[in-house]
Amino acid sequence: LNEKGQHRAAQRLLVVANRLPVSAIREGDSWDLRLSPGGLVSALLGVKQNFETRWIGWAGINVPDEKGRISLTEALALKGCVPVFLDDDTVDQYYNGYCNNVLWPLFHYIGLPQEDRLAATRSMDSQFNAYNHANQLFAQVVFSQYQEGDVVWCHDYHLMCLPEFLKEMDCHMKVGWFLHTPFPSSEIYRTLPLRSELLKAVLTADLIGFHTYDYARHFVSACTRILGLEGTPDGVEDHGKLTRVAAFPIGIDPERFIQALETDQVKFHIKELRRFFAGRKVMLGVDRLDMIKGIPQKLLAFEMFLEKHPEWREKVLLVQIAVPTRTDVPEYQRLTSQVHEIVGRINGRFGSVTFVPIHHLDRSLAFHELCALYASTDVALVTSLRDGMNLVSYEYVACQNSKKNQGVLVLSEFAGAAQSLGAGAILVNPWNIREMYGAIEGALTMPENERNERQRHNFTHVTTHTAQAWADTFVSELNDTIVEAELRTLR
Ligand code: ADQ
Repeated sequence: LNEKGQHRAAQRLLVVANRLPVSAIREGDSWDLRLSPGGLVSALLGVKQNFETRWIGWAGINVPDEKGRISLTEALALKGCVPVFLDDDTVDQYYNGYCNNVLWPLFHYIGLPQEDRLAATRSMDSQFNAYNHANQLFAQVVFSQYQEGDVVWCHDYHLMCLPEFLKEMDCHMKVGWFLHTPFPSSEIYRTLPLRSELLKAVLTADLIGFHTYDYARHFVSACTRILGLEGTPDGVEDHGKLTRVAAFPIGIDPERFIQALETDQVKFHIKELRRFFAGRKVMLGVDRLDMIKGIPQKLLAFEMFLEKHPEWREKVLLVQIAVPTRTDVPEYQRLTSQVHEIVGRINGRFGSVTFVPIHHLDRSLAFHELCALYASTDVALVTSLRDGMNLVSYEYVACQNSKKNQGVLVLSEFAGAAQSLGAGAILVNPWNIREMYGAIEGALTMPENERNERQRHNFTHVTTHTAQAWADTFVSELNDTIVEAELRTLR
């Protein structure tokens, strides 16, 4: 309500991310729009009431013809989405190239592409030009949607130049930027050839957010060491201009999961799974098939566990759901083969005619199937080598609160979630296979009272630190920042 007691219109929030929450598939003259899984989509699905949200991004398809662009724009408008159109070459250079082959591995401590250093350096320059070009295309679409009073929230490493382009178009625009991956130590970040350009562009935003305090600290150190700016407790200062930098840990929409568990469809599915798994302990892994998720390490730890503990053979199984992503990138293709090879070897070594130790699925699951798996398994294995936050661990905790099941979360210390769920989970270093197999044993044999205690702790965290609270806090802090252009007029 405003001062006169009238209902105030909800604030308009323009959420800008590389991908829209839906993928478009062309079907003749019409479009099939499907929800695309991923951490950012899951989190923002939890951001409902308080804002009138418009989502701006790429729909995952090249639409060269004008007629198709108009009809897709109309179809997406019904879902509150506005498309950015990117051609195949831009997608290849900007998305597959600079985003997925340069920034993603660098931000997860894998480092820069090295196969042929000279060629990699040359292609990095042209990929950076495509990255800039794509960010400009995003800026044009944002500007076409922008109305005075809107708040613009840019997401992730794909759009680091976007705040600068937006501010050039309208210096009064309120712009926030949030990174969903880790921001690495400045010693890693400073290997990036065009390191200063990206930092300067991001610093034009009014508020910069990270999942954890450590990532925020790494960013501030990169700005002080590379740009020679001053780090303050509130952010980064450049000749009197302060850019706020802070930690805003993301969450999920726990109610979506808790309510799903009460539906007949999920209850039926849980019953089926329990019948199928009867008499055995079940461990679960749910990951995008990505090198950062530590899937081979998880499989090797399970193999060592079965090797060292013959008494557990045929008594425990691992369900590993691995959604393929970035399937055009050779490194991801190699990872898929590697995972299939290890799964085949373990199933060959420890399986029998009637028993398979690893159930590995290379596909996405429907929401009700995912909830049922979360609820009916005894242990979740989240073994990321690096992970901004990791929402799978939150979703598992949200689905484990029944008396029947108080599953144990084994969680990598290199996931941002280790800082929030660390007290309830068993923390592991995923590079240490021996430690991981010990954690598997600990999780499978943990007494009920300890399981309850740990789960209670984590459940409280997950249900109080929600996606809604995350977005509310970020946007209200962004609202509270005074745009630099306004400050100048005040001075
Ligand atoms: P992601 O790397 O995608 O996200 P994560 O946070 O675990 O990782 O989220 C994955 C999401 O996809 C979850 O909501 C999960 O339910 C869904 N999902 C995964 N596998 C699925 C399957 N087989 N079927 C259906 N759904 C599946 C990025 C960062 C993370 C960060 C998030 C949010 O890498 O570190 O936590 O963004 O900021």
